[in-house]
Amino acid sequence: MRLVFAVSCFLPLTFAYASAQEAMPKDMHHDHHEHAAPASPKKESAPESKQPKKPADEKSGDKKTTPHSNHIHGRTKSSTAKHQGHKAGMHEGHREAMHQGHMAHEMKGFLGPYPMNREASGTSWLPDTTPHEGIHQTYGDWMLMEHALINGVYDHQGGPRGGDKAFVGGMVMGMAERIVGDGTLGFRAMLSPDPFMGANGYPLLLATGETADGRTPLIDRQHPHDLFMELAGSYSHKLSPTSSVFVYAGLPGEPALGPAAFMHRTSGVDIPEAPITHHWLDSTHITFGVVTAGLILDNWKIEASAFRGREPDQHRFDIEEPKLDSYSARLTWNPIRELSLQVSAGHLHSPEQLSPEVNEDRITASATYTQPFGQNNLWSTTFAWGRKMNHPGNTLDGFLLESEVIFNRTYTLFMRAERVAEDELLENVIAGMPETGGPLPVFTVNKVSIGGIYDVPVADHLKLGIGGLVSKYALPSALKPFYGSDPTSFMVFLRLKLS
Ligand SMILES: [Cu+2]
Repeated sequence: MRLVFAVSCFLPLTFAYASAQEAMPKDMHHDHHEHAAPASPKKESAPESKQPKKPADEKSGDKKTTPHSNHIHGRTKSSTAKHQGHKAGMHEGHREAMHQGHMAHEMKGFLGPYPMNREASGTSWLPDTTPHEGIHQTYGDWMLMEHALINGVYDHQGGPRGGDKAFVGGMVMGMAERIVGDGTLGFRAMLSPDPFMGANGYPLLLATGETADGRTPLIDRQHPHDLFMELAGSYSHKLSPTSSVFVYAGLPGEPALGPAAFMHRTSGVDIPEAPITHHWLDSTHITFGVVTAGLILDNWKIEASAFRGREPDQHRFDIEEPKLDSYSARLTWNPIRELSLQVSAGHLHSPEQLSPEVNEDRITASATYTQPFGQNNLWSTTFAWGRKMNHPGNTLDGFLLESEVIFNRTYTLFMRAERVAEDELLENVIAGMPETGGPLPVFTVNKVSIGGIYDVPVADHLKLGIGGLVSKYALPSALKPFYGSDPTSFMVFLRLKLS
């Protein structure tokens, strides 16, 4: 029932939005398909620019002075109506300028004077070669962007601890920014259909973290994400043509800790399953209460956050009470256009609802490399390490390597390999045994998933993909009685991507 409800809620919205887009003349769109925007200033005058180019630092919101001002047009009634459904009234009853030129290239980041491609979830960075995805418009002084990816998945996890489930997951995202004086004001909202899959999420061997009922931990299951994954605002003030200071606040939002969240990094966005390292690396991407301040100097960013340490609870539809009881700091460096590096550390106060006496220190380091090649091909890889230090408790390392190649914007191949030291896998077994008093036993587990997607364009900015993945594991022998000697898992999925 829930699945049907979720599908019936989200898919028509996505379709309606895409068809509203399609109803417009084709030349009203900027081509945002999966090409790498020529982000570096050197390449900005690439021959693909058919329109006269605006100076890069011109206030982009000033539509009247742009060469594209003759592209203002009214929407048809029906497309406006559909549009309202998607954007919750943001565009209500107005005319809108579809800016087909090369606005993406002019669009600066929310946090600093660099190409917007560099920005991912929260205040995290990706390489400048990251492809531009989503749909862009201007409305008055505002620039708007929408992005959506919805997966309908059939999931089979093998072995005695596995299971089967069909579910819908993904995200719908809207962003708005405008120039204010010497700065940029930005807002972003991200929603997830995950809560409709039910509180216990979906079967995912070796995944741990959060709870479905407030009493027992989710083990071998991935928790659903909250309906509101990000509701955040930011303001950045330009100090020079390459530097800025910024503040960011979210309820929920993402603190300066870890790599870009998996559904926002190019190497992970197309993989419909969550990484089992999620709670080692990027699980703080939904945090109820975040304030971040940072400084950007050219290709460097240093930032610090105060945030709520507690993970979201099992009620996935609400906004939880914010607190600022935890802190983190992150240093990010993009030495070349293709590469983004970060190190970060944080102290999380009482992150787990079921073990409130345990605090956690976390360190992460990661590198993301994104390389366009040939005409329409792209390769992106992320390597990340995260260390969880529970107080009291174990110190646990997690490693992730994920990579994807997209050929001709049509064929995607991806893999993700992970190695995690886990102490929660047998928590439900140990709970029934007499208290020993010692630390929980640690098991180092390994997982590899390999898969692919074939995409078919179904509307001007919407593609339908059909895909599958297979997962294998390497487990210590002590776990084999629980997981079986050689479990195999798979997922098959259909996905809609606004791009
Ligand atoms: Cu998550």
